[in-house]
Amino acid sequence: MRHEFAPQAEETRTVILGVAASDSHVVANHLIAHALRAQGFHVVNLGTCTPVAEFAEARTEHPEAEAVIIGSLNGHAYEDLQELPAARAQGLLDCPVILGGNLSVGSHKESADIERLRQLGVDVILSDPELLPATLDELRERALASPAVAS
Ligand code: B12
Repeated sequence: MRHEFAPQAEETRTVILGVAASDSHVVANHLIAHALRAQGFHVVNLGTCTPVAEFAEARTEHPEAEAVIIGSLNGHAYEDLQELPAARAQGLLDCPVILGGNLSVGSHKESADIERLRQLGVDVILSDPELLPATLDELRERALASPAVAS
């Protein structure tokens, strides 16, 4: 039977995704984009080797984006995100920044490796990409509860 009225379109949630500037590992990036799209997100995927400036540009083009999600596998996240503090200070990345992957060189990870990434302005550090939807929900709820301190 044909319905008279189309159901109201569901709200589309947008995220910006990419891999850090020096990093060409693409497999996890594709899998994450695919998984988020399957969950209904509009994923602006900038792919591998994305400098901070390109994440900032994408955010300007997509002010509706809930978060910028950055992957890094080659161990050089800290070096690749050196421009993050300046970009954030200029208000260019005024949404939560989530970082995940293999975030420092070597198999033994120190808590200092994570701390220095936070000091660059990374809001959330995740290892398991399956946690992304729940993390995005939580960040959105937090932003709705206190819009002035959304990022
Ligand atoms: C395939 C591969 C390559 C391919 C990449 C091809 C391509 N275009 O993707 C090639 C040969 C090009 C390559 C090159 C290099 N690689 Co490589 N590579 C790998 C390898 C074998 C598999 C990576 C992969 O695709 N895994 C499959 C995906 C699904 O899993 P994953 O990447 O581990 O990601 C998981 C998590 O990390 C997490 N995750 C990943 N991204 C994100 C993002 C977010 C937001 C979140 C929440 C989670 C998350 O979720 C994933 C699923 O659990 C790994 C070793 C390994 N077995 O893991 C090394 C590895 C990543 N490579 C490594 C290195 C060092 C390099 C090179 C520097 C080597 C060199 N000297 O040239 C270069 C760097 C190139 C560059 N500019 O980045 C190291 C990194 C070491 C470190 N961080 O300490 C690894 C770990 C190998 C090793 N044991 O030394 N590599």
